[in-house]
Parts: sequence; C-alpha cells; structure tokens
Amino acid sequence: MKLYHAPNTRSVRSAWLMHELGLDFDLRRFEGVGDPAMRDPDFLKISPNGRVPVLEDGDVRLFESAAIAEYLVARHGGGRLAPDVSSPEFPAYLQWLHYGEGMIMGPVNNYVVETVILKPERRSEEHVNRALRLMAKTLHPVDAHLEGRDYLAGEFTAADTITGHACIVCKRIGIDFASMPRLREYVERLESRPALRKALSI
Ligand SMILES: N[C@@H](CCC(=O)N[C@@H](CS)C(=O)NCC(=O)O)C(=O)O
Repeated sequence: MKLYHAPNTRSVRSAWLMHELGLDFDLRRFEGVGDPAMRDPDFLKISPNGRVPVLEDGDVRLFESAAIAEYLVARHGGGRLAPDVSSPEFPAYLQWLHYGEGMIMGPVNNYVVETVILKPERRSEEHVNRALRLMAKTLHPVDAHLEGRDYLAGEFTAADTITGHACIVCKRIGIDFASMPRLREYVERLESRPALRKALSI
C-alpha cells in the first residue's frame, strides 16, 4: 500500500490507523499544504483536487479520509478497530466515523482560509470568530457523547482516528476545552497513543 501524505494534515488519520493496525505502507511525503508538488499534473491524475490523503492498494485508489478508514478496517482490519454490524456500538461507530469530516472540519477549513490562505488584506476577523464559535459548537456533542466513555464507539476504533483527529486539530487551533472536560481527557488519551505519535512524526 502507498499513502500520499503531508505532515499536519488529514493524512495523519490514515497513517495513524495503519500504524494501529500494524500495516506496512510506502509513503509519498509532501512538505505540507502549499507544497507546489501537490499541484503537479501527475499528482492531479491521482488526487483530482490535489489533496491528501490518497491511499493506493493495488488497483484501488481512494482520496477521502473517512472512506480510507472504512476501507482499511474492512479489507485489512481482520475484525479489529470497528464493531461488528450486529454490535450495539455499530451505529455510534458510523455516526462518529463521519462526524469529524462532516461537521467539525467545515469551520476548521473556514478558519484556515481566513488565517493562512487568504492574503492579509482579504482576511476578516468576523469570519475567523464565526469559524471559532462554530468549531466549539460542533465539539459539544462529542463531549456529551463521551459521558462514561473512553472512546467514541466502545473500544478504540477507526472512528477515533477521524473525529478524534478533528478534535485534536481544534485543540491545536486553540479552542478552549474548559467547558468540555470529557473532550479534553479524550484528546489527551488519544495523544498518548504510540501509533498517533508515530503518524505525527512522519
Ligand atoms: N475531505 C477530504 C479533505 C482533504 C483535504 O482537504 N486535505 C487537505 C489537507 S488537510 C489538503 O490536501 N489540502 C491541500 C490543498 O488544499 O492544497 C478528506 O477528508 O480526505
């Protein structure tokens, strides 16, 4: 398998999950978002939006992080890191496998556009503050769900590599977790996992 990756991006999710599963993979590493190589016509044939992650596995090519997670556990998980469809945790697993990208990353994207991508003269403090407020709002349901739980769907699962990673990104942006103590502890729990540390170091 081959992962197209850039540090501090969503491809950390895929590397993290592969390390959790003990899977070997080759790496095509970009320097980071903004690396001109991500606009190279050859890469655009592989990733039509010029983004990471991309996973290649033989003839299979996927360029959406939650789909990659679902694929990895289904094809290479051997029953690990995803509850069986008959498990009471299965609906929660699906909910949180998709919530990170579907709800949390929207305002994160807006924040990044306003603070990194736009030229300073086009940035808007109002838009930044709105993105920060929305980010916090989308985190509260995660905090509420974590009542009495260490992870999002029973034991640690692929869902934690998606929504958990989105929560980690929000922490790094500086969202105040003071009113979300379960979320704060959850993120600390995730950050202590060796597979995540390994993924963050590549
Ligand atoms: N929904 C996609 C989003 C992928 C995405 O936006 N990746 C960002 C990094 S986190 C990227 O590659 N950006 C490069 C660019 O926009 O030039 C996923 O979850 O895989």
